[in-house]
This record gives sequence, C-alpha cells and structure tokens, in this order.
Amino acid sequence: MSFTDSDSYLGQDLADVDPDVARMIGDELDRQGDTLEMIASENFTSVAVLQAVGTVLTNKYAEGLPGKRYYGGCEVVDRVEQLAIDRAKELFGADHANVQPHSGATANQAAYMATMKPGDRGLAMALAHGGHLSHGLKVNFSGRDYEFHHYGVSRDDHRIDMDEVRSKALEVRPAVIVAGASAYPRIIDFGAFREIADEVGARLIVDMAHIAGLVAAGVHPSPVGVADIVTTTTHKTLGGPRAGIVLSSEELARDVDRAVFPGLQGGPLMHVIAGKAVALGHALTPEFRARQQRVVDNSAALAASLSGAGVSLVSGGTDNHLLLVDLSATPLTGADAEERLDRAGITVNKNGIPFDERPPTVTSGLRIGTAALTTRGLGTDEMTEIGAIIAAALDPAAGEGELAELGERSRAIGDRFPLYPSLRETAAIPG
Ligand code: DSN
Repeated sequence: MSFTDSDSYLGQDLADVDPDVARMIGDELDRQGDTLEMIASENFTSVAVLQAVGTVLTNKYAEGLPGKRYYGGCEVVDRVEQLAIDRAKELFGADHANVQPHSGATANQAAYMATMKPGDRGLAMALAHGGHLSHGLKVNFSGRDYEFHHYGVSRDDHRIDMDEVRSKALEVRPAVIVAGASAYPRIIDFGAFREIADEVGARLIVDMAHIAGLVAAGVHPSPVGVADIVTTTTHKTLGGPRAGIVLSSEELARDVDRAVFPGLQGGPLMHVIAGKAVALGHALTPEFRARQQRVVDNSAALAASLSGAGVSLVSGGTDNHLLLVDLSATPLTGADAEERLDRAGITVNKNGIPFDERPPTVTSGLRIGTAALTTRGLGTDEMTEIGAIIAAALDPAAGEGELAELGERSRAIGDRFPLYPSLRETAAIPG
C-alpha cells in the first residue's frame, strides 16, 4: 500500500489501494452467490442500501438528534435522519422512532435503560427455548445489570407456554416483560403478553428483530401499539443494513432517546442511517409486502418438503420465516448437520432446540430461514427441492460423494438466481 499525496489517498479505488481487502470482499461476494444462504437472521440487502452505506456520510459527527446536535454542519444529516425516522414511524405506525442504535443488542439495551434501573427484574424467553442473549443471559450485559427470569415453550407443542409466562410474572413481579425470539417458528401473541404485563404492572418490550419485515408487511401481527417499546434490527427479514431501531409510545420517547444518546452511544453512524432510510422506503412498497408473503410461503413449502421426507421439526412446522430441525432422534448433532449442509452447498446454523440435552456448541438442532433466498428470487418449487437436498444430506448414510453431488444440485439452483450480478460484473477485484 503506498500513497504519494493527499489526492491519491482520497481518490484511489480500493482495488488499487488495498488489493488484499478488495480480494476478500470479492471472495465473500462469490461465497454469498455460490451457496444457498439459509441462516434465518441473514438477508441480502439491496445495491441501493449498499450504495447509501458506502458514502461520505461516514465522515460526519452528529451527536444529538435532528435539529438538536452537538456539532456544526449537520443540516444535511438532519434531513437524512429525519427521513429515516418518518419512514420508520409510517411503516410500523409508531408514535416515536429512534433510528440511531448500532445494533439490535444496543436497541434492547436502550429499551431496558429507558424502563428499568440496574438490579430491576425482567422476564423474558429463555435462550435455550429460542430467546436471545440480550434477553438476560448471565454472561450478557442484560443478565449482569438486571435480574432476569425466564419462561419457555411447553413440552407438548413447543409453543410459548402462556400459563408459565403468567405464573412466573405473578411470582417474579418484573418491571419489564420481554416478548420476542431469535429461534421461534410460530406466531407470537403480543396481546396475551400485554394482558399479563398489565396484570402485574410491568412494561412490555417486544424484540421483533427476526420478524420485523413480516410485521411491516402485515404477515405477522404487529406489536406496535401493544407494547410500550418495540426494538428491532434492520438487517433480518427487514432486509436493510446491519443496525437497530427503537420504536416507542410518545410517553417513553424522551427516555428512549436519552438512553441511546448520551446513555449508550456517541456519534450515530449516519451512513448506516441513510441505508436504513433506503430500506424503510423500500419496505413501504407493495413489492416488499408481496415478498414477505413469499418468505412465509417458502418457509411453509420447505417445512412440508422436510416433514414429507421424515425430518422432524420443532412444533411440527412454521408460521414465519424460519424452522427448527429436531435431530434428537437421529445420530447427528446440530454441529454435524451444519457441517453436512455446508458440504451440500447450504449455509445454516446449528441451534439448540427446546429441552436440548447437548451444549450450545454442539446442539441437537438446525435453524433454517427463507428470507435471504426469497430476496434472491427463489420460490416454493425451489424450496421443495432444497428440502429434498437437506433431507438427503441429513441421512447419516450419505458419504462424501453424495454430499458433493447434493452440493452440485444446490449450486445449480443458485445459478438460476444470480446474486448481485451488477456487482459481480463491475467488481474490479484483482485476480
Ligand atoms: N444472532 C442473531 C441471530 O442469529 O438470530 C440475533 O441477534
């Protein structure tokens, strides 16, 4: 890497300045396009979002909120952030939106800070039953700073056990009840959580990160207007850049804003907020709503294909963008299965299942999602075929040769739906 003067430093292409990094980015572009991406929390964001994120907005400090900044020169970024706020409020029908959180975990941190004091009690879904580490895991800030208790799903049907939620809420008397999950394939009844929160005098926070796109499209009931605070990431089903948002009632608006800044963050990532504005604008279109319905349809088709091939699913199926494969009655662990699917050209993650007897590094399950491949254009026919590929790869008798053949089949499906063709054509990646 060498620079002769300020002009060349500022003006040179990445491929010339730093071919190593350029090559790695090119390799990742190839990897994403050459495999079938089925990690339930991932998606492909649009080139428009990528363009907004890769801009000079990254240069700007803008601590504060639009019109109330601690730095000069914020007149342009004020417009960007206000647009993102307005679109978030319109999309979800929210009274208030803070679009500055850098991530979903930070959005949750802000929601807790706005509603709890350190040491206060919270009640949330157990990570082992599909919750999230920021919902009170002991090694996470949430479990360290607050006293979290947990509810789970019932053994019978693997649905959230609302009787347990109520009895624990009555016992624990939490300041906050958290609803929302990172590995739950069924619709969540936010109204039922509201009733319990009201009964015990708790605030209700919903973390809708996984299902935000479905909620925006009306494909999953909305927690907005039901919960006091709703948090989300913007990069899962919503399909935007990697970041977070907090929505709240007007009553909690000031507390949420002060929790994000100065409570937790300094300068907001204005380039990412521009990307959020673009993604939120897209989510307001009929095309986006239709795609979210296809995400759910694809998930149902995949579940039917897997079940038909004898693969066991937690709760017997799915209502949303993801499903959980239960491997506990097979000789395979989740870790084995993740590796087998990797060799078959399908990227997923091992995942604990309810009442799992294996540790999180091994697990007895797989989490599989359809958001990314739906964005790429795949439909129910492809999901049916992918279900057959997954089932074949999970057959313990399948050896190296069979997995390689399945990999070819996966590659052939992907080839029919080229990913980011414009980026692959224009990428000036040194070979
Ligand atoms: N780690 C994310 C997921 O995969 O669901 C949640 O933050």
